[in-house]
Parts: sequence; structure tokens; C-alpha cells
Amino acid sequence: MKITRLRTQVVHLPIDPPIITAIFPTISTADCVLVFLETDQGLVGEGLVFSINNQRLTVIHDMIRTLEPMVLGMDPRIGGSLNARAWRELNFLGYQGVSIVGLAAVDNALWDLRGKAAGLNVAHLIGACRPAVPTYASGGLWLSSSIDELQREAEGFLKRGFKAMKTRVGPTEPEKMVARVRAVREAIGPDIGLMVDANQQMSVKQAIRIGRMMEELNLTWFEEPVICHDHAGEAAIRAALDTPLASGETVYTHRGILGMLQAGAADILMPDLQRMGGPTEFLKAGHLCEAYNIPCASHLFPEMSLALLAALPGGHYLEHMPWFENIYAERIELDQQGRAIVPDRPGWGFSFDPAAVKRFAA
Ligand code: SMN
Ligand code: MG
Repeated sequence: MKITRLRTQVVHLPIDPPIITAIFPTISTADCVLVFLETDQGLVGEGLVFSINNQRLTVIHDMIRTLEPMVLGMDPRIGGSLNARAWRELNFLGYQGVSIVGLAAVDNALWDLRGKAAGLNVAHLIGACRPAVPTYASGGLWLSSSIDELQREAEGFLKRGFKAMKTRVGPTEPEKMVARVRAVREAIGPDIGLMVDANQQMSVKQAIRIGRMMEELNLTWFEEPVICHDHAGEAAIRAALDTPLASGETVYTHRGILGMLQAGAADILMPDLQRMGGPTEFLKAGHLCEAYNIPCASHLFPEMSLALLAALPGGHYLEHMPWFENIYAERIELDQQGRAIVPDRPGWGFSFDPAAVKRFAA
């Protein structure tokens, strides 16, 4: 089997109503470049990367287009050669930002193709450790919600079968911030997992103070309290709190994850498939986490990250973010314990719905 073409399609997925986080004043669209790797046997590998609010998506798209020669003529069984070659070719631009996002788009589609060629879900292709992965609802409980709305949204997640959920905190007085988190805890009771994400907007001192105020709320984790490159600051917060500190969504490639592990920056790492540079790098990051005995969660891209977390011995929570689900023909399903079920379908097990692609196309 040979790859004959790398086809791209831009789609704009509305996020309605728009949301507010501490770092982004508003998020109203998730804009994706879909990648289709076509082959001489009719199989097609699918993957995507995205940007919020359509920011610089054209740059990402152009980057991906420059990578087509790397996969043309490639036998997907030799797909591992993409990374080796990319490491040399991307040296000039560097191993962060748009070069790695471009690589991720191609590698995401390549792994889908390898799974489809083998007739196996990517999780089973690697050798899954579990049939389902704990997940938490992340598409809600935003800064834009009032306390009443927070509680109603939280109850809605419980009704849908989630056993964990994440809320955001943002620029307001510490007491008000903590009151919002407490309201969610009261709505869901003591046995449901609750995460809090500060999106990098606190100082180390603020994070320790607010973290201490939240200790009694028994959080599953406190996420990205400070700016993403301050690993020493993260380590200081981690040491000061009993609540586990989670971070890692903003670093690039397994090298970024390695730096965080070496710095002792977090109790839980949550690599982002797009910033890792695709599944090949994501799995390396996951194995490094295992070596350091640190659980590996995921950031965004649930339809693809599910298979990878299922196959990592130290795989932790899958972030269930619904932003991309309207482009797919299938939905993630939860089991009785609120875990995301690994589908039996080959590749990622989630394929782009042609009618939806047409509807959301540029
Ligand atoms: C997040 C990431 C990207 C956009 C909005 C919010 C958040 C998360 O940090 O962890 O989901
Ligand atoms: Mg986050």
C-alpha cells in the first residue's frame, strides 16, 4: 500500500454560546484543518489539528501542505519513518509551534491509516491496557457561567453519566473564585472527581494561597496555575499543596514533557496531541511519564487521545471536550462507570462525516 495524496480541508466549528477562560477572553469557534491521506488501495487515513477563533489557521494549513512530500509514496507500515525524517527537515524552523502542529496533523492521519490497514483500532494495534478510559467532562463550567448555571451544568454532566468534571477559575477575588468551585462541589457531592483549571493566570504566591483555600474541596487536580514555562514555580506550588498539580498541555514534543518531569513540575502530566506532534511523540511522552511514575492524562482531541491513553500503562483521565464531535460520524460512549469506551472500529474508530465536512467547510 502506498500513500498517493495528502488532501486537506478547512472547517469552522462553532462554539455556541462562546466561552470565556482566564487566558482567552472569548472562544467562539474551533477551526480545524482536516487531513486525508489517500492510498492506492482506497483506504484513507484521517486526522485533524485546530486553532481557536480561526487564529493563524492559514499558517497551519500552509505548514501541513509543505509536509506532503514526506508521505507521498510511503507504505503506511513504515510510518515511523515520518518522525525520523521530520526531525531533520524541521530543524531549521524549530521543534515548537507551527512546525510541530503541522507534523501532528500528518502523524494523526498516518496512525489512523495504519490502524485501518491492520483492521484494528489504534489502541488494539499498540496493545491496549484497558477497554475503557476514565474521562471527565470539560466542555462546560466556564467563567461565563453564574453560580446557578454552574450548578445546573454540573448536574447535567452527572445525568449524562460523567463521574468527573472540570471547572475554570479566573481573575476575581480569591474568595469569589473558591466560592464558585465550592458551589460545583456541593452540586455533585463528595464522590465525583472535580478538576480546577487556572489557565496560567496566577502568580506562584496566589496559586499557593488559592490552592490552600481549595484543599478542603478534595480536588482531583489543580491545573496550570502559573505561566506554562515556569516549571520551578509549578514545582514550588506542587510542594506546598496536598492537591495534585496537573500541567503540560502547553509544552511541545516529548522533550517538553521530559523537561517538566526532570523539573518535578507536576503530579499529573496532560500532553496535548497537537503540541506533542502527533501519536508517535504522544506515546513517547506517555512512556517517559511512566518512567517517572507520573500519571499521563490527555488534553483536547478526545476522539484520538482515547486510543492512546487506553494503550499507555500509566494512562490517566481523558479530557472529554465536545468541540470536535460535530465533524465526526460517531460519538464517544460512556460505560456505567463513566469511562470512555474504546471502540472496536479500526483506526481511531472515529471518522469524519462527509455531510458535516461539507456543512462546516470554509
Ligand atoms: C483549554 C484549552 C484550550 C482552550 C480552552 C481551554 C483548557 C483545557 O486549558 O485544559 O481544556
Ligand atoms: Mg487546561
